[in-house]
Amino acid sequence: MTNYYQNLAASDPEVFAAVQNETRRQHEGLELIASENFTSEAVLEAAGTTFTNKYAEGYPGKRYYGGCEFSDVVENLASSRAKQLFGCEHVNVQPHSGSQANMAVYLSVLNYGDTVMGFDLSHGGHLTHGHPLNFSGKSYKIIPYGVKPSDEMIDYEEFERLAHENKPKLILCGASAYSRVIDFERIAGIAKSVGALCMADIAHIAGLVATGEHPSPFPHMDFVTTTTHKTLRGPRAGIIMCKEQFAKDVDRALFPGIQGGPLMHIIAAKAVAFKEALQPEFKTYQQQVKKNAKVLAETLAGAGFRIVSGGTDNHVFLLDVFSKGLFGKDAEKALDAAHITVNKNSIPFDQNPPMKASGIRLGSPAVTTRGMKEAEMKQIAALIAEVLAAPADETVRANVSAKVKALTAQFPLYPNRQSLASGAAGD
Ligand code: DSN
Repeated sequence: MTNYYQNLAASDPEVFAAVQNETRRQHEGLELIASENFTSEAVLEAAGTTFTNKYAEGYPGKRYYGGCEFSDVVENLASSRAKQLFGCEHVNVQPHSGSQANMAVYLSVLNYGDTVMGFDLSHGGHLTHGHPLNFSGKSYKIIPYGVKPSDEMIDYEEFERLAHENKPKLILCGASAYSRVIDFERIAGIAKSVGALCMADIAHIAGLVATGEHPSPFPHMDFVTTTTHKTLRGPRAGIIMCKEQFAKDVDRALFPGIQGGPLMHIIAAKAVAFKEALQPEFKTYQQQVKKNAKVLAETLAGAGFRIVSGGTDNHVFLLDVFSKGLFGKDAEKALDAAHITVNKNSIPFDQNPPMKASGIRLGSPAVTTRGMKEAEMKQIAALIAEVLAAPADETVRANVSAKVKALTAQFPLYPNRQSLASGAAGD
């Protein structure tokens, strides 16, 4: 067995213990947070390399520091693989996160106070798409759009009306909790008709897009941002893609506009993840992600739960637990106690505040990475239903927790790291 962490264990037992506990938690629990996933060992190894020591401000061939020749190698690999994966004209692989990727696009084309249309967070959007407490909502005049009350799907007619009425400079699309296909072509057409630029934040669905399992935002969108750690299954970070005409401004907005030195170890890990995403197995994985989400949603619907919008076309869906008399907050807590990890989530037109919320959000990417398929999704749905039928019952939680442990034991995660976490010594 690889002797992971021997130096960490010797020099810092407290941090080592937290790492062991986290590894065990990931192995023994059912991870259903839609924005989380498990990277490959190769991605983890790349993220833990000596590149963490390197300053490489600037871009390949034009750095502000000496000794960047190998940084250029990994950044060029990450960029060329991302271009191949998504079919984009230009990519910047330096954003530390999705928020910084989004901020860089805004800074490259907007002035403070400009009008921007964004998908309402309470209908499934993202903080950085104009929430009043976020820099985006504070810096720009935000016109939120949302879903229809009738079917909880994006209201494209109202979207079009709002675009004509407000003449935004930029139209944003993309979501954190929306289970339906986003019509990028239609949105880009509306943007064009009002003279707006358009941007898609595909953070959640990037893996599906990369493999043709969700329609691509290219060539319709002017800018496309994504995180790299959700369905895309890379390290925790972001990238920006755009049409060539915006490349210089975007690059300048990110560095020196927002960031200093890029995280070269994470860029190396992005390169590794993009290579993995170009393999045929990655498409099979994304297809299974969709199948698993569908079966999980259908089985929960069969157990009497309301699924927001009635189903899912991608990796995620919202379960309306308030329709069963539960707050999302309490459902999250009860499931957590049974080692099933989800997050409370507002549902469209929610009558409860976000910290209580009427829903929970469920996603299939992480359990699919472990190799679980439709049969396991049915078991998981039954376990969720069992806990939510008696959320305060300690015996139910303990029983379900034991079943979760037995199920996850059949799908090892990071076997070498996990046996370390179980107490086995490294050799
Ligand atoms: N926080 C992420 C999510 O959970 O969807 C979005 O950035």
